[in-house]
Amino acid sequence: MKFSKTIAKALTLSAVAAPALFAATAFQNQVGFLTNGQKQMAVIDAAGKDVVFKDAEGNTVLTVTAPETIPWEPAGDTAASLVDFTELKTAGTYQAFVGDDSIGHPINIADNALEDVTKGALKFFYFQRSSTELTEEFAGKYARAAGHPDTAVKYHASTGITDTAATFNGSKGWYDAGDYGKYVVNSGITVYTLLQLYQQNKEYFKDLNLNIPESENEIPDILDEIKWNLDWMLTMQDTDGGVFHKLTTLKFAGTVMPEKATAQRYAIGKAQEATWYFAAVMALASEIYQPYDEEFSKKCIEAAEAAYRWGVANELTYYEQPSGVTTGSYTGAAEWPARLWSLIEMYRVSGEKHLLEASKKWAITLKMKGVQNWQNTYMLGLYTIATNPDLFEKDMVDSAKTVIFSMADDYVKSMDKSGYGLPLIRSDFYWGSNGIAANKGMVLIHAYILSQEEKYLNAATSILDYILGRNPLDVSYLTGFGVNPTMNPHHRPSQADTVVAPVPGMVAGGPNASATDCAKKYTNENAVAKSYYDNSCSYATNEVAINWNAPFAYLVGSIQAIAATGKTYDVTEKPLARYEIASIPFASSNLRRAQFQEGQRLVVRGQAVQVELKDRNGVKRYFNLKGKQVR
Ligand code: 9MR
Repeated sequence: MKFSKTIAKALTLSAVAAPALFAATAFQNQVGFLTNGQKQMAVIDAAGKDVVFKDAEGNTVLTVTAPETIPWEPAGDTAASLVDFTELKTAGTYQAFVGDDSIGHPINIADNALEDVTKGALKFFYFQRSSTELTEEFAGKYARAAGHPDTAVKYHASTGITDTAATFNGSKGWYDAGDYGKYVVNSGITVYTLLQLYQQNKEYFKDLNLNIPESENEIPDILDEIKWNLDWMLTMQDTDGGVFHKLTTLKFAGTVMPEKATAQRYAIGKAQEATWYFAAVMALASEIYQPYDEEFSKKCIEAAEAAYRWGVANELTYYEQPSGVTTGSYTGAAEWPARLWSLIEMYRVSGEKHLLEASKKWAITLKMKGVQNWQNTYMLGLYTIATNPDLFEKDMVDSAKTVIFSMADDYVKSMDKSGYGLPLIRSDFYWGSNGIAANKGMVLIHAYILSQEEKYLNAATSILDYILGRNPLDVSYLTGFGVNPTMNPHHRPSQADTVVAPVPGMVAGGPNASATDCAKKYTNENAVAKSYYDNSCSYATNEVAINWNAPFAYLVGSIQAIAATGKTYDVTEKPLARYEIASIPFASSNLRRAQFQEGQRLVVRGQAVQVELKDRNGVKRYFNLKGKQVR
């Protein structure tokens, strides 16, 4: 075992991998396989040879002849044989061998092999809590003082609030990533993903103990944890319903513990992107928390409705990063997919037909298909439609399913071209590639829920295996899990504390062929999946973030929950809450079409002459001469 690890390290470190010099080696999930689940490893230099699986006593339990190697473009020239040992269905610890050489890492098989990973991926959110001390009881050696009380947050001029002395209480919430900012857009997709994980697997998550301060109450721990962030998001809503874009300092803090990062924090920007994301998430939350906290549930739906109204009245307010602010921008999130998503969520909990009608402005077509991320939430609305066939009209449900299956089938098809057996392609390897991989897993899990076809669950399991070690670097990208985990993530508390190992349960961003930071020397156009640097200086390949952990938690949590309960989400389940949402205006904006009038400024931008106007917050907007807004 030691031997194979040394080989893997050598492969990782050498610029030119030369596997022919070595005995066979294998890349595999380093954490665990479900007893009845798919089990595969990617083996290098073993085509035609026998891969022998031995149990802890050294008895041979299975022999598989390694098939021919197939290259996997993102891994460059290290072609692999995909060795399938799914047949091994007895819990225990095993080791694979080729001849006398052990290959890969210990293989752990158990019914609950993915439970600790599920808990770890969710516990990450507790470690990211702002405004509270993490005590030893819940954080162990990662205990730390409270950071960022955020009880006196100022309003940046970009919020439209001009009283420079005014403050509000914006406490709680999760730090976004390796930095200490709190951003509504990114929180939006994160919270939705986690709420869906719970919604679709209630039985499993009802009693799953995350060992957090609220573990003793009656509410499932996963919901307690999510509420920590919802409570903060609610503070970001202005009195007129609009939602501030983010709560950060003006510049990123240095590499210090949270309590040492004491610069003034501001609410910055107020625009439609954050507002739509907020409306969608609050609508879903109103339903999920209804059985546990009626008052909170009501507060959520009212907040959603107020946000939606503001969004309609302020259609053209896009967030732009103000000068002097250099924290994460999260600009450019697609507007109408977010609006469609919020209408769908509000319709789901209200059954109000006018919301359904309004959502039809945007046809559901394959044209927009593409994996969800913080910039585009089109798929989130589609998941809700497809998994609620009794609530939405049949043609909408059919269209949503067509999009989901089309994507899932593309992924499954792409696996044929991969000796690693992975539905990941060259173009997936940009900033946050592990988040992209996990989000593809979320598409596949939905395809499985909707069809019960094994191939989708298996493809999702392959993505999980990739993140946990079935990759050409032999790395488990989940801190604290696996033989060879990420050790130096870009994560301020992990860098600034005195503990050697990073906070556990964090998914590193992963290989990014376009990284321009200190990982640049490792970027490799010919082997994009190796463009990774396990060094905290690399925010572009090794930062952690809530929007990557959430789809990972969704992926691993769904796979474990489906195995543990033996069932998938019942799509005939009705929402528990029913709220009235009064008729809402649909289109309004004063700046919807800006006809050029005398006195307005014409400017040359790029190659084009454009009309420049200021919106009500004094932010400049640009329109072409036909009156259509351009960005
Ligand atoms: O995830 C974001 C990625 O899509 C962008 O390309 C990148 C650069 O703008 O920013 C990433 O988000 C970061 C955010 O701006 C601030 N907190 C850390 C996030 C993860 O790196």
